[in-house]
Amino acid sequence: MHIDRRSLLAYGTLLPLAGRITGGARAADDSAQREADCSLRIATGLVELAPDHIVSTTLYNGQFPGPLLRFKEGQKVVVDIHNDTDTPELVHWHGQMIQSDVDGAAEERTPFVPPRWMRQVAFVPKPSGFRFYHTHVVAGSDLNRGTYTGQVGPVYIEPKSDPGAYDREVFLVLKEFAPSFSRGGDMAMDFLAGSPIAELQRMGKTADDEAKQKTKGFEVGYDLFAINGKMLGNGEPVRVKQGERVLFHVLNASAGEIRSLALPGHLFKVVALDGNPVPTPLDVPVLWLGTAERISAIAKMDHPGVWVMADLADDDRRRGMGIVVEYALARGKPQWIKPKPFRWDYTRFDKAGGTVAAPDETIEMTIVKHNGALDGFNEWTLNGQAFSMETMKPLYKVQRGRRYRLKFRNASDDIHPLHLHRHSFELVRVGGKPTAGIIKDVVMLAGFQDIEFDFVADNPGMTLFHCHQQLHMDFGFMALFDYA
Ligand SMILES: [Cu+2]
Repeated sequence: MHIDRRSLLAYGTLLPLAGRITGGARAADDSAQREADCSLRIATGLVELAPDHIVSTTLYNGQFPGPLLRFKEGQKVVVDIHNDTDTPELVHWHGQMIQSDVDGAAEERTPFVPPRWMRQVAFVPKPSGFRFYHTHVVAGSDLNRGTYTGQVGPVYIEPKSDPGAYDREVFLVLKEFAPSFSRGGDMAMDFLAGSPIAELQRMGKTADDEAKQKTKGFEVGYDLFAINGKMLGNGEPVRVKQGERVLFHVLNASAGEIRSLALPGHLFKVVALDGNPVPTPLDVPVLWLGTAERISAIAKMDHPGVWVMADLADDDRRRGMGIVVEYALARGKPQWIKPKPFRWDYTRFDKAGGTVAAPDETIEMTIVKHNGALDGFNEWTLNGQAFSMETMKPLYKVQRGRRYRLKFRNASDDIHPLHLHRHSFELVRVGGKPTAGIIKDVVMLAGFQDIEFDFVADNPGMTLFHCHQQLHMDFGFMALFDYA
């Protein structure tokens, strides 16, 4: 099989070819106006993670992950979204600068796709790079809703020019299945650069002392883990040849977990974060991804063997979070070698000596957790306020063209993957260090640390900000921006 650098995927990591899936199966009573470029059908289905682990969940087009959609930057697309379930759904186009009514968030007033009905959306894909799509409904206490399901798929927006120096691309979608509730079972993770701020620790302690419920609130754990819908050792390996440069596009499609990924004997040259090229591409031994983050990294295949590319967490890897990388002609059992601990520091990829433009305005938000405040679920407040799903009232007004600096202070020990819709932002300060030139749409804020990033209000319309952990966003951790 000939593989060229434009081929969608290699061998095993099969994401069915997309780009132009026609909406041939459109029902006569559907209200589609035009021929769609592609269609997504939301329905319950089965995913065979392994022969003895078959899960039932909600999927796009009956598969996990959903089809890889390839769009061209600036070239309008029409998408038919069919909802074959009994509940309203939303498809969010994560990381794209599109209009609020198709972005896929109820808080931004995007209309739902009604149960047993369809909606046609049209937008101009931008910016170029690795994006994705996923459901954006509230799950609350229902682990069969929202991002706990299999409703996720990758998007690649082709740039107008293509500078990639690689031989081929492999898309990896990391995802857990079979969720259940536990109490405070989450492990503390301190792989992020920077150190805790004493004042934020004190605030966290005060909130704990004031909490009516002293036990920890619910957390979500998972039984099964998979890459591209297959548990480690199942499905086809990524087959490589010595000397090849493989561009991995890695998506953490979890509902709330942080993931790591290492390939024994190899380094990853990080070339893009959240689909946006970094100023300083750099070799690292481990990739770390918060919920909804993407990393594009090139690995040079110069260490022949049969390897396990996997998560550093032993439990998660044993329950499936990995994929085999197999060199041509190599034989034997796949080998896993745990890398040395590695601190993840976004600023290493930044513009050396760079500076950011001065903001027109700074908005500060302090994040506090209220243990078990909502029927056993933790409640999250920003400056003392939990987002109200009843009123969905915008908290901030922004003016077009102005540059806003958002400063977050995390008075909790959790890591929060902060996400802004419909805009990208530039990191300004992370882990106590100034930085410039790194453009993202999700960023991990470490426990008891602060972070600053800037965005330019250049895409009028309601704009949602939230923590990308489903369990946090559903219980208060959201804020809505509107344009004046
Ligand atoms: Cu969070």
